[in-house]
Amino acid sequence: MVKRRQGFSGLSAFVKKAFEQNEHTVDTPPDDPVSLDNGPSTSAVTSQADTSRKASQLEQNDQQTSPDYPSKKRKIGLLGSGLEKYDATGLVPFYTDPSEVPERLSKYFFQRTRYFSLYAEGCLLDSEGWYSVTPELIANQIAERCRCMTILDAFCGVGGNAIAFAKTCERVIAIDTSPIRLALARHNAAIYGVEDRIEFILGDYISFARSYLTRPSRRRNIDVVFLSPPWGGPEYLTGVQPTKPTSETDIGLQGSDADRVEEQEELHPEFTLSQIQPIHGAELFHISRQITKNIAYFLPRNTNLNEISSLVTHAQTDGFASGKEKEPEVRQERVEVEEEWMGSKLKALTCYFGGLASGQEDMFDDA
Ligand code: MGP
Ligand code: SAH
Repeated sequence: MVKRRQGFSGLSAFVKKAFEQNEHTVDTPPDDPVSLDNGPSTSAVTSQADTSRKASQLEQNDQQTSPDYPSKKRKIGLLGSGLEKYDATGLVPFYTDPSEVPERLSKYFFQRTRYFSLYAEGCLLDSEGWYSVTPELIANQIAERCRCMTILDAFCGVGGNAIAFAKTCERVIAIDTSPIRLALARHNAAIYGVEDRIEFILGDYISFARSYLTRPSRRRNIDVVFLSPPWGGPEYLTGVQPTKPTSETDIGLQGSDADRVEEQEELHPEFTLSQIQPIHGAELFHISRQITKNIAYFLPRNTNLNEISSLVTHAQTDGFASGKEKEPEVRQERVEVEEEWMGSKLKALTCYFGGLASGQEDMFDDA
């Protein structure tokens, strides 16, 4: 199977133009109420307002006390010198101690090194990032399965998957509607040294897909689309707010072995694709299938499997079911559902379509 393809000229131009009007690639800090100025390096929880104030006080003191001396080089952001352009320090708090963490986020904080093994280097997450980031080992596993030339991460979040894709794909296009999360993703990517391998685009994936599909040249440029959309918040399983463990021990995360989360598995109502945001999950799939049939879809562990399989039962409507042969064989496409376990806990499902599914590799390069 040859998954690596050369020659994606034309896509770059499209990506640049795609959001010319209202949206943009994040080369500069987003124009947001929260400033992206680097605050002082801090391990404490500091509100943005406090951080900015302290930073400006420091600058004033420097000017008043040592006007004749060259200013000392000091590390002002979590990323350090040379990476200031990507540094999102101060945009959200960098938590290092459980006492700093709001109650609703503490169960996620205890799993921080699962999300980013380099968390201690300064990885940053906002609330939605904390509860939706893909744990690194799972992201790496998915990225290995999606190895290709160009991948589109349609819902980038704080970069859990995009960073992993940057290690296995030549090119990563990462989209998100949140300027904050996109800036955090780029910051986190810089910690992993892969920021230059990812093209961050601030915008709505649905609009992107629709413009991509109407561009004059329909040459295939995107090999794989990865979908990890919002599932409707952390209540997707039970409809209630997550509860707080009282200590790291409660969820079995003592020491370096973070794989021993023991918890009573409850019976959860089934998750249906209609709960996916920003549009029905089936519609999201079918739009994406017009870009490429190689889709990896990251879904809740309680998703209705019949709904997943019915996505390909109606494959005719995607335009990929009929072959190029004179007498096309009727071939039922299959979907491969991979359970993502961490220790004894099932975290999520990744559904592989088209040439990403085992046994269907020959479909990978079909137009
Ligand atoms: P979880 O079940 O909410 O977390 O999500 P956890 O820590 O297993 O909680 P517990 O109470 O079940 O122990 C499991 C995984 O699903 C998370 O680590 C995320 O990777 C992913 N995830 C969760 N949410 C709410 C979303 C979401 O809205 N979108 C996406 N793409 N992924 C999510
Ligand atoms: N895989 C990511 C988490 C994705 S969470 C990670 O590992 O970090 C889902 C993300 O989808 C959120 O960051 C949210 O801002 C984004 N999102 C919501 N609607 C969107 C849209 N229409 N287009 C692109 N991104 C969107």
